[in-house]
Amino acid sequence: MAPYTYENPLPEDGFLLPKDLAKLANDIKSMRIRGAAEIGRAAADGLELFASTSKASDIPAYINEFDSAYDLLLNTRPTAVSLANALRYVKHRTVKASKNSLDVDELRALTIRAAEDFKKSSLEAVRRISEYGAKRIKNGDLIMTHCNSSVAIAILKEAKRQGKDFNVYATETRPRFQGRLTAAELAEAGIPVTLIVDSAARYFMPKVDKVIVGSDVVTANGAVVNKIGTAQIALAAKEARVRVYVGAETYKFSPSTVLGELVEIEERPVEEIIPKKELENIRGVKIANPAFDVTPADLIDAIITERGIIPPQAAILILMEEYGWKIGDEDGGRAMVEEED
Ligand code: RUB
Repeated sequence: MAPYTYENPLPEDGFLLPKDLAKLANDIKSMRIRGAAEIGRAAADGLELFASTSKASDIPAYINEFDSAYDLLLNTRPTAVSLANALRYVKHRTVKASKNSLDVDELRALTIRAAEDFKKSSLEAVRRISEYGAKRIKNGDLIMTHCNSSVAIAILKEAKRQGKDFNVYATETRPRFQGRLTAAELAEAGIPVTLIVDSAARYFMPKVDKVIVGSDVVTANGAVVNKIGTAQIALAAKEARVRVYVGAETYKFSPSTVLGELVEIEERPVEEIIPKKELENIRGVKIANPAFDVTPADLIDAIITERGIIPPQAAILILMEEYGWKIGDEDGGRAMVEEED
């Protein structure tokens, strides 16, 4: 199934669903489906698929099965905030409705609607971000991007659509080379792009006008968690006085960080770095493979959200507005209470 993007949105009669929940979960786990926005929408797909195939005959049985599907999906990439927030969005609405006097078929339909609403609003958020972000790109710009962010790519494509003339450096993004996907997609869109190794980022930075990346998580203090290597690029950008823009939908903002929770960084299998066979030739060597790193707010010039462009320090305001947190809440605000429903 082709990924939903804001350019490849929904058929009129709703989303095309994958056929099998276990396969979908496995596709997220194995990173066949990847990128924060896409895994958020895939998680919503999973709950929609569950609801449309569930045979539960009453509400307690339905909620019970719902929880199993929820846990299965949550554990595919347990540190991904977009995935968790997508699941919470659907769960909150389902559990709240289950307390009203609906029958189980109405509840199934409600789960499906909630999942579709999440996917639609996620695509609409990317569309808006692309418009806000494209305004920052000028003719003649040289832009560096890292990894394969659908949001960063949407900004670049929108700028191209508006007739702007600019060039892009795309880092290859070891160990999984997501940068190759980015380079191919930009080239296909007619945007001149040069693929570089990750370690060449600082070498090229003095020529660059802007860095534009996506985000997996935005924390309450405006730090951004994104593909490993983003923080190094931001550091090189700061040294060269190059502006760093991050495209992030508000469902990537993490409510639990308001109260000082740290974002857990996913550690990926060592075979992503060295194939098992070659590992045998270098016995005694440990390998570390963190998937993401944290770029602090002071290395970021602005975060482009669907609600507008904000300085990273204003991330807390987004969390207060989106999730109802206020000073004195001891539990992280409405969002944290709701997720316990
Ligand atoms: C992908 C990555 C992307 C963000 C944002 O990591 O770090 O920059 O997820 O992507 P991985 P998007 O390949 O490990 O999933 O803008 O599409 O949400």
